[in-house]
Formats: sequence, structure tokens, C-alpha cells
Amino acid sequence: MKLLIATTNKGKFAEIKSYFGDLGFIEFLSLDDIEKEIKAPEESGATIEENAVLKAKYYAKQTGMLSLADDSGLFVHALDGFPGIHSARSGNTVEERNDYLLKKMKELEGNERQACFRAAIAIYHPETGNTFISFGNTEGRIEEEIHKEIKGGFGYDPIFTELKSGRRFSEMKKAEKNACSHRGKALSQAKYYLIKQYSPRQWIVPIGVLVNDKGEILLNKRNDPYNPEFHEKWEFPGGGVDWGESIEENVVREVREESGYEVKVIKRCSLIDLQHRTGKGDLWRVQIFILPHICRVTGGDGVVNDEEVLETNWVLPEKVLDYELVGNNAGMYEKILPEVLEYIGGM
Ligand code: ITT
Repeated sequence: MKLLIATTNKGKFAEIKSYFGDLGFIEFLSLDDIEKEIKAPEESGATIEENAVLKAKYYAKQTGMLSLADDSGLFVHALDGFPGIHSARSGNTVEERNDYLLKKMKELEGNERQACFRAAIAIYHPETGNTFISFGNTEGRIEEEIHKEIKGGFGYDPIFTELKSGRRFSEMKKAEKNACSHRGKALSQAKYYLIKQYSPRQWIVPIGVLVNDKGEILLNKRNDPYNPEFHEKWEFPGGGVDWGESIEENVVREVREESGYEVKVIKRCSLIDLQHRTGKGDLWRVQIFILPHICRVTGGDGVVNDEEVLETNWVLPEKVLDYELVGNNAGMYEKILPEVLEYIGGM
């Protein structure tokens, strides 16, 4: 999974990268890692959220990559929000912008020096168009002079004192600033989104190898038109474990839903089969632990009441591999076949 942190501002990039440092499933790229030269977009939005989405979309479309953009600014209440969305453009250099703001605020005292930083973070996926946006604010005040001795942070950090800690942003290490800053607050929501949306999942999927009185095994033909690689392939009934459910309870419930039979779980096979599935480019990745269970049919009418099943068939154990099975289920079945035959032989 690759994420482009689409900012031309090195200070922002460093803070974002530091905040996401522990997201091991993502490879972070900067604009410097992109071979083609990309002209910065015109930030024509009226608000920071509009500009954040505009930038994320623009870079995602230019590069074809999942892209994150930040739009932020310093808003001085007594100056009607100046410099606000123009924070990066109120002078040619950082020094000029800081000096200009301090001059503009020369006559302001006490509460009139209150200000806040605002940040909007947008994440845009170029193929799906999925868009995420989050916000954060930091309240504080603008000092009378630039903090010259300590050179941490970037932009307006040397003149901004954060309200709660009473410390200037330029005095803080990246992690300290991220813990209380506008960007850190917006990034915490973005991080949760990335984890929910893109982190690889691990599923525990118990399945039932159902045996009837004749020593036959039940196979289901899967209905999965959205996933052609699984559609109309054969499989054993089973599915993900629900919250609060034991493995055995899950097998009995899933089998009932997908086969219409009541079963008694005879034994869990010694094999845990590990399978991997990925889908729709980089959109999802799942690692599945399949736990096969030999089950005996005890009742039910075999009427399938689940939209996931097109057809069911009772098959002799040696004939199961003649069917085209889903995923790596053929490999799994080969491994458990001796246990299945041993059970059927002793019935
Ligand atoms: P990108 O658009 O390429 O991300 P930029 O610097 O032009 O970079 P913005 O348009 O969002 O970014 O302008 C935000 C400006 O606000 C930024 O250049 C700083 O001057 C200021 N700023 C934002 N967050 C800040 C922070 O945490 N500390 C100090 N200054 C900040």
C-alpha cells in the first residue's frame, strides 16, 4: 500500500511522516519520490477543507496514487482571520511572512493577540474516488517577537505559543507538537481511517466438512457475481466468526445458514490452512485462517436459504477433488482427506 504525502512544505511532510511512522502496512512517498515534475495546483478554494480536497484530488489524478494533502493556516481573530487561507502567500519567505504579521499586530495587546491554527487533511483514492476529510484546531497567541534561539518547527511556529502548554511550537519536538497541534488532531482521525480502510485484515474462518449417513460430503456452489474468481466455484459451508461467538457455535450457525442442515461438530481437523486474498488493486488484502471441522448431519431439510449458495451437492469423499473448489480449498482438502476417511471408515 503506497500513500503519497502530497505537500511541497518540508515541515508539514516531516510532521505527517512522523505521526504515521508506526503504520507498517503503508509505504510513504513524498513528491520528491515521484519521477515526473508536477506543478503545484492553484489553491482556489474558499476554505481550508476545499483546498485540502482540491490538492489531494489533483495529486492523486496526476500520479494515480492514493494521496494525502494538508491545507492549513494561522487565523488571528482580531485581524478577521488574517492570514488564514493565505498563510503561505502573505510574503515571499517565512521571515517576511512572520515579520509582516508581527508588524500588522504591533498595536494589539492581551486577548487581541489570540490566534488559532487550523488544518484540514484530505485523502483521495484516484480509482474509487473515496474521499476522506478531517480537521484540527490549536488555540494560542502570537508573541511580540520571533523566537530566534530555537529553530524547531516551520512557518509561524517561532511566533506562536500554544495555549495549554504555554510553549512555542518552535520549542517542541515533532511528537510533542503533533500531540497538541491542529495537524496532529486531524492526523489522528486520518490514521484511524487508513487503518479501517486499507490495513490488511486477518479473518478466522471455520468451515464444516459435512458428512451424511451415506458417508458423503456436502459441497456448495458459491454465488458471488461481484468476485468472478469465486463465482460458481465449489466450497464447504462456513464463514467469519461473529463477535461473542465460539468457533463451534460459528460452525453450527454458518452451516445451518448455508446448507439448511443441523449438525453436530465431531472434531476440529489438525490443519489450520492459511490463505491470502487480495482484491480490486490495492483496495483490500485479507489473510484467512481456515479451520476445517468434520460435522455430522443431525437434522434439517437441506433447503438453502442463503443468497450465497447457487446449488448444493452430496459427493463421495474421493470425488470432492473433481470439483473446481474456491481459492486453495483443493490443497486444504487433500491435507485433511486422511482424517475425513478415517472418520467415515469408523462410522
Ligand atoms: P502545500 O500546499 O504544498 O502543502 P503550503 O506551505 O503551501 O504547502 P498551505 O497552502 O496549506 O501549505 O499553507 C499553510 C501555511 O500555513 C504554511 O505554509 C505555513 O506558513 C502555515 N502553517 C500551517 N501549519 C503550520 C504549522 O503547524 N506551523 C507553522 N506554520 C504553519
